[in-house]
Amino acid sequence: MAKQTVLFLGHVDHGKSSLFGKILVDNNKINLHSVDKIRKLYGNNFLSRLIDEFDEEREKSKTMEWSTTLIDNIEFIDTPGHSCYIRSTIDALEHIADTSNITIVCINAGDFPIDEHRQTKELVILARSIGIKEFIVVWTFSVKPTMVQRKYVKKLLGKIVDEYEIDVYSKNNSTIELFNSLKTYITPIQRLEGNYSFPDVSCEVMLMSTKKIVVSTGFKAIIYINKQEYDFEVTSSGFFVIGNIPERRKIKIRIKQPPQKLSGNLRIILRTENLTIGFGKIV
Ligand SMILES: Nc1nc2c(ncn2[C@@H]2O[C@H](COP(=O)(O)OP(=O)(O)O)[C@@H](O)[C@H]2O)c(=O)[nH]1
Ligand SMILES: [Mg+2]
Repeated sequence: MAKQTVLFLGHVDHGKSSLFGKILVDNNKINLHSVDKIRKLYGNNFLSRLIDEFDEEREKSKTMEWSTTLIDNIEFIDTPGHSCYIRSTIDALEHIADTSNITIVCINAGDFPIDEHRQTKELVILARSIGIKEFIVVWTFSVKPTMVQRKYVKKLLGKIVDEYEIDVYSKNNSTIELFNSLKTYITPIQRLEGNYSFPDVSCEVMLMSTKKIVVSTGFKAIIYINKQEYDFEVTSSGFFVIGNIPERRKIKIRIKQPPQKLSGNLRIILRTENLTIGFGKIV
């Protein structure tokens, strides 16, 4: 059976590590002695410290490295939300590629203006670029989301399989229900259709788009070669953002069922489903 994974994603301080800690405590997956020790040291804000184990993380109350814990055969992964540590979040996403997975997006509605300055959007785009299709939304801190926020999040995530409102510090707010339902929600998800057993192709492209798009290894889109359309996947490592400002880049891609002749200097156009993101040539 494919490995099952639950990954926590979201803007810094939106409660990912605390929710993870709460799931451990509610389900008796952590010994009470350790819980008491941490509670004594950190007082009320102790839950996230059960997960953030490094001294610097505990001192700053900030996740810096992704971490993983196996509970009842489900691998739970906590990730940093801070933009400084995005490399670690990408590592975690790459780690779960090819598993059957579900992602929990934690959102504190009280700290969620509809603008570009929250990491939530970028992190979700990254998750989707590696093939995650199903999300559970947890509205944290007991702040009720507005209709506008719900709509925005629905649009961002695409498929939401469930939604919860949780305050991890409220006594009558248990995460057992969430934990149990995770077991039923996780279903094997076919990440890549078909077989990408074709060689990598190098391209020189000018990238730009009217919307910001985050590209990393595994990013999938469409390539036009000689008026024909093919699916491709980025295979060069690293991660970058395509935006309004044009940028010349060399990237490596793998084309699904490419045309027979892929000689140099073939002109290409790169597109997502509804957005042109670049043009250039195969070299
Ligand atoms: N009142 C309240 N505080 C919370 C809740 N979730 C997290 N916090 C606090 O918010 C801060 C950031 O939480 P943390 O779990 O580290 O967020 P992360 O950066 O998303 O992992 C910590 O001080 C937590 O104690 C919640 O549901 N209710
Ligand atoms: Mg954290």
